[in-house]
Amino acid sequence: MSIQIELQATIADLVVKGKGILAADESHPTMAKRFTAINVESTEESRRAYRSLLLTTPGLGEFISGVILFEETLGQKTDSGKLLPRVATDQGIVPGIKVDKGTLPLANASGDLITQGLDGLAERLAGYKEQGARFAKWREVYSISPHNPTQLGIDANAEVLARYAAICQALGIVPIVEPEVLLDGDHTIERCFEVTEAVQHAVFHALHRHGVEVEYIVLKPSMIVPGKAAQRKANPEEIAEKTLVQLRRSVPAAMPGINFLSGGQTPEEATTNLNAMNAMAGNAPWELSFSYGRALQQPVLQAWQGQPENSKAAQNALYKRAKLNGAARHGNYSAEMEKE
Ligand code: 5MM
Repeated sequence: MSIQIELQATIADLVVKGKGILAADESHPTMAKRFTAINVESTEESRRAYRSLLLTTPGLGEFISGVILFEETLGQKTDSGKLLPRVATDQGIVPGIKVDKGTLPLANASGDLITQGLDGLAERLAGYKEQGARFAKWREVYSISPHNPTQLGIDANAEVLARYAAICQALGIVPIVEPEVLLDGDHTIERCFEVTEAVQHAVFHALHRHGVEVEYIVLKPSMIVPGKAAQRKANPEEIAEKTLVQLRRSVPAAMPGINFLSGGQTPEEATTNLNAMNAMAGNAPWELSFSYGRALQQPVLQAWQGQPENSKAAQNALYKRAKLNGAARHGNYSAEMEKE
């Protein structure tokens, strides 16, 4: 199969009406934080049990087209000995892999971060592909302050994202490009708009410079929202309207799909905002979908509590959130559906 046909096939399997992506790629420190909140110790075995529960959820493939896994999960198995990437594939869910190695402060750009992991990336990707991964994910993180992100931070992060994406495509792996503008702070929604627009312009310029074909990437952006501690809150219509204006200004029409991150929004907020966007999108050139981590998993963790006897309830919680976000993909979600 030629590389281009391979990339096209993965895009066709990932960008599907009514479906989105489950982000289950928490690094060890993040997983430890999630488990501590429910008094579960994060060990290789507890992470295996939990992620096995997620992937074996009956019917998950009705609303989930892809799952982002952490390296460790690629080699883990269910209780009955089935490899977890295989469990995903059998549900009609494309397995993907987080390949970045976290962030460090960016020198000479006080307050900005830069993501690590480009060294040896091609070799790692080749191995992940053998283990079943067909797409990858890399996240750059931008904090908002009166001075951040700096222009240096915006340019350096864009360059790294583009280099990652080019390496992925050369190996027939679809890159998810995730420039996450953080929700922390008391900034206004207008400031979030301004920063996100600058960030995405730099990202798409860098992708072009590095010869990345935008037909074969998926963008995973944050929505345009006020900071968590902002005085003025925004309703879903305003969030949807501003996010769509910003995306239309920054994202080429050739790109197939935009899968938002939830970034600390509650599960209900993330679903409501996605729904408002799809209800308002009109003839937008891209599919507007989700690639949520916390907004899909929070209720699952709450229901599970690390107890095997809660597995069914936890799977029901995941199925419900996936289904509601599936409805939001069509602009058909309503708060009433939360009670069903
Ligand atoms: C699931 O969390 C992912 C990994 O995070 P760490 O590297 O910090 O452990 C994260 O990249 C996630 O995919 C995105 O932030 C989207 O998740 P949310 O929870 O924001 O929807």
